[in-house]
Amino acid sequence: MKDKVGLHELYAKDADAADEQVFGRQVDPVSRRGFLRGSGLVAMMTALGASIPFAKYMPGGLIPAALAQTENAFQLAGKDGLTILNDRPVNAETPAHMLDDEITPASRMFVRNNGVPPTLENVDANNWFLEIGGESVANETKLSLTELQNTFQHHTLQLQLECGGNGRSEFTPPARGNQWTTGAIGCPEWTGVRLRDVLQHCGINDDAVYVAYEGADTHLSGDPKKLPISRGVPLHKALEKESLLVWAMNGEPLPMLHGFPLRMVCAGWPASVSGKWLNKILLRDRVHDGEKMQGQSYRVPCKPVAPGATVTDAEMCIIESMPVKSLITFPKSGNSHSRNAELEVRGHAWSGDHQVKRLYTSIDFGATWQRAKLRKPVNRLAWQHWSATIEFPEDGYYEIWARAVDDRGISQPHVLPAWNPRGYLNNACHRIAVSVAG
Ligand SMILES: Nc1nc2c(c(=O)[nH]1)N[C@H]1C(S)=C(S)[C@@H](COP(=O)(O)O)O[C@H]1N2
Ligand SMILES: [Mo]
Repeated sequence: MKDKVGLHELYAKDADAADEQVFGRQVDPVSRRGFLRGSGLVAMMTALGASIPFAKYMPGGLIPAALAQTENAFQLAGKDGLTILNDRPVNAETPAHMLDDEITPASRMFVRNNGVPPTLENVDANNWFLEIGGESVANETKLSLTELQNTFQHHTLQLQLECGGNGRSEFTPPARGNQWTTGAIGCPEWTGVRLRDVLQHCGINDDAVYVAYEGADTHLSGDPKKLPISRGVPLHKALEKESLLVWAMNGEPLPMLHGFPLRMVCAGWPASVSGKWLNKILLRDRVHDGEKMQGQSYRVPCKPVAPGATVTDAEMCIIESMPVKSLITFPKSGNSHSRNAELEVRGHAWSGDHQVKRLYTSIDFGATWQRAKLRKPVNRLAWQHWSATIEFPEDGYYEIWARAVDDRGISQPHVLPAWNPRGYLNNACHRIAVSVAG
């Protein structure tokens, strides 16, 4: 299975879109023509390693000839170093060593799109509305983003988002979908209002059981009647104090790719419940039946099955809280290390709605485990940071494995967890390679 998209392929499909993705081309609000400017121009000049004296004459959608000769996978604007898994829609993951920051910067946050995201041209934050409706709302309400910001109390929290399909690439038989390795996870700091404050403002009827979202992205087929995705969470999850409607990430307006100007964040569950480009919230009197809630999407066999088994839709259950997991973010896998010095290793750990209680590392393929230092989360549903000091007995090839155990005593598995048709919930121990020499 192909897991990267080359520059040519990308430009062949839609040159203008490619420009926007690779260099962050911006659209002139007056002429509505695309051109390279500001950061887009800087990105292109950086890629070329030279300034472009006649940049203003350079047509949009043109692959610079210098780059056209390479078959290198392209980079997304503002996302240097992320691996592109798909370009239509754009999906990109972050290599583990680039997730070393305690708070994930926007430039290192994975991107997962199910449809065609809105573009800057058709999103105006000053004219953005959120509708709250559905069978179980007492008063249907429409709030502008400004009203939302002015009416409810603001909250800032670090909240981790992990795609339900993170780790999919390891399953055999393979599951279709983006072949995520370990990088569809991040923990930025979000600012917004509580979903529950907004829902309570509108009135929640007694028969409400689920809260769902709709966003402004469009279906890949181009059919305006279809939504690319519309998911949700049971009412109890929506009413948690950490479930937010956010307009800022790390103190900046949400980046376009992450849902500008408004998104939902219900952390600890598959990130597919955290709707981007949010324009509608529905209080439902039934389990939400929107796009990607049913069938095999974001659902796993209710009971374990043999690898490769056919599982009917009726035997599948909706994924809720994500499993316990950890990542080694330092050192980078494949680095060499001198045997005379101790090696400082570190990373993060998380466990859906739960807290991680212990973190262990192993350098002998899981035969023995040493306890690492583990910090508490800064707030509920933020990932936790761990560190360990490792000594190696002799020169050679080692793997460092990390294993988290949560507050229920549930541990990450050494090897792959239960196979499922769509390849969700792989929380196997993360492993990195280190070669040790005197
Ligand atoms: N409107 C909308 N919201 C969406 C999606 C989408 O395609 N459209 N993708 C979902 C999925 S599957 C994931 S994993 C997260 C990814 O969020 P990110 O791109 O900000 O990392 O957004 C979720 N919210
Ligand atoms: Mo996802």
